Amino acid sequence: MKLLLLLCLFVYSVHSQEYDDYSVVLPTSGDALGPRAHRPSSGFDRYSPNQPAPPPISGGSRYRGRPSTTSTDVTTEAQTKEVQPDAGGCTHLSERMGVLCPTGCELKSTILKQERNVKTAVSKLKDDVSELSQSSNTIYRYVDGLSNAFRERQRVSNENGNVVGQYTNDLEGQHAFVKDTIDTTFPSNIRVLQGVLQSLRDKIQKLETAIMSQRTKCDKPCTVSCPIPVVSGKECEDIFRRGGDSSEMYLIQPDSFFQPYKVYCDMTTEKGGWTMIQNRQDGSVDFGRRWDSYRAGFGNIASDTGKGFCHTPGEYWLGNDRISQLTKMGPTEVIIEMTDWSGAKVQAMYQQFTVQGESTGYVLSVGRYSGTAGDTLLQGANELVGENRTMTIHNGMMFSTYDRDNDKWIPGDSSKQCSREDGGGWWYNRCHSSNPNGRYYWGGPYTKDMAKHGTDDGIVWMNWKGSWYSLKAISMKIRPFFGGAR
Ligand SMILES: *[C@@H]1O[C@H](CO)[C@@H](O)[C@H](O)[C@H]1NC(C)=O
Ligand SMILES: [Ca+2]
Repeated sequence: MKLLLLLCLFVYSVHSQEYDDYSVVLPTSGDALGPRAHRPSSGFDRYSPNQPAPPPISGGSRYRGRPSTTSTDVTTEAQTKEVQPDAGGCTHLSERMGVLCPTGCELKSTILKQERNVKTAVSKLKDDVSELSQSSNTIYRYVDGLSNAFRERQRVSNENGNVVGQYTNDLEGQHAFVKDTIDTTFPSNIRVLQGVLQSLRDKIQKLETAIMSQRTKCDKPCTVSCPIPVVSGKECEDIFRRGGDSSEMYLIQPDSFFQPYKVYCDMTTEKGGWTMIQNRQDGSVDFGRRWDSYRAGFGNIASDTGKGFCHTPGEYWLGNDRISQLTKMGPTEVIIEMTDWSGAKVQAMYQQFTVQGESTGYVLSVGRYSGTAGDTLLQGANELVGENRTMTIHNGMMFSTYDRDNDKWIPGDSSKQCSREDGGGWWYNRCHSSNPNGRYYWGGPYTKDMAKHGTDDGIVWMNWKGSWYSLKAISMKIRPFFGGAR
C-alpha cells in the first residue's frame, strides 16, 4: 500500500516538474513599485552636481541638404551585387569585418547545459523504474507464496471441516484484495512511468539531434550567404547619396586610416541615411559585457531570412570607438526608436549627439530634443524631482560597464556601481532614466523580485513607461546632421 502511494506521488511529481518549466511569476497589480532609477543620498554622502557637459559638435556640416535628384547616375552600380566570401559569428576569421552570424552558437551552449540536467534526471528515473520493477517482482513472488499457502490451508481446512472456516474467509478476502491490487494497479502504474520515460527519451533524442546539427554548423566558421552591396561609403548617409536606397547591411569606411566594417543602414525611416549603432529586439544577445567588449562592439549585424540579402538587423552594439569616431567627424543627430509589447511605437531624436574618445571615458553630449518618447538624456526622469531627477540625467556622463565604474554614484566606492546593478553598459549617472542596454525581459512588466539586484535593470525608458516596464525593442541610429531633412 505504502509503495502504491509512493508510486502515485512519484508520477505526480514527474508531471508537475514539466509544468514548472513554464510557470511565470506575474507582477501583482497592487504592487506600488517606486522608481529605483536613482540612488538617493544617505546623509553621509552627497550628490555632486554634474560638471557642465562638453558641448556637442555643431555648426557647419560636411553635408549640404540632399540634392533633389538623388542617384540617377549611380543606380546601375547600386543594383549589381557581389557575393563576398566572408567569415563571422562563432569564430571570426576577420574581426574587423564585424560580427555576423545567426545566434545558433549561443543557443548551443544553452542547450548543452539543459541536456546535462535532463540526462541526470532520466538516469535517475531509469534507476527508479528498475527498482520498482524489482520490488514488484518481489511482491509477485510473495503473493505467489501466499497463494500456495492459501491452497495448502484450504486443503487442510477441507480436511478439518469448519474449524478454521472463519479464519480462512478472512484470509481469502485479504488475498483477493492484494492479488487484485498487484495484478491491475501496479502494472498500470509501471506502464505510466514507462510512458513518461519514453517521452523523456524522445525529448532527449530531439535535443541531441539539434545539438549535433548545431555542432556541425559551428565546427567551421559560420559563413555569410548574403551578398554585401557594391555601393559603399563613409557611413550610411554617404551610401544613400551614392544610390544605396534599400535598408540592409553595408560595408562602411569612415576614414582611410580605419579598416572598413559592416553596419546596418536604415534607408527608409525619416528619409533614410541612418547608421545603426545599437539594436535590441529579441534578447538574443547578452548586453551585460565588459569595457573592452563595449569598446570593440559585439552582437550580430544582420541576417538573411531568405530574401537573398542581409535585410534584417540583429542585436548589436557597434562599439564605442566606432561610435565616437563617427560622431566626431562632424555634427551628428541620433534617432532612438522604441516599441512596447502591444506594438506601440515612440521615438526620441536629438539633433546633436557626440561621443568623446576613450581617453575621456566616451563622454556623451546631446542637444536639441524632439519626439514622442520623452527626453531622458537631457532632462532625466520626469517622475522625480529636484536632485533625485538631476541624478538621472545622462548628458555629460562617461560610459560605465560592470568592470569600469565611471558613474556618479559615490565615485571610488567599488560597491556602488550602476552598471553592475542595472545590467548593461551605458552613460550612467546615479543612475539612469533610460537603460537601453539593460536586461531583456519577456512581456514588459517586471518586478523587483525578478531583477538580479532588485533594481530596474530592464530595457527602460522612464519618461515613456516608467522603471518597471522593459521594452520589446529599441534601436539607436545616427546620421550626419545636415538640417532641413525633415
Ligand atoms: C529623493 O528621494 C528620496 C527617497 O526616494 C526621498 O526621501 C527624498 O525626499 C527625495 N528628494 C526630493 C528632493 O524629492
Ligand atoms: Ca560608482
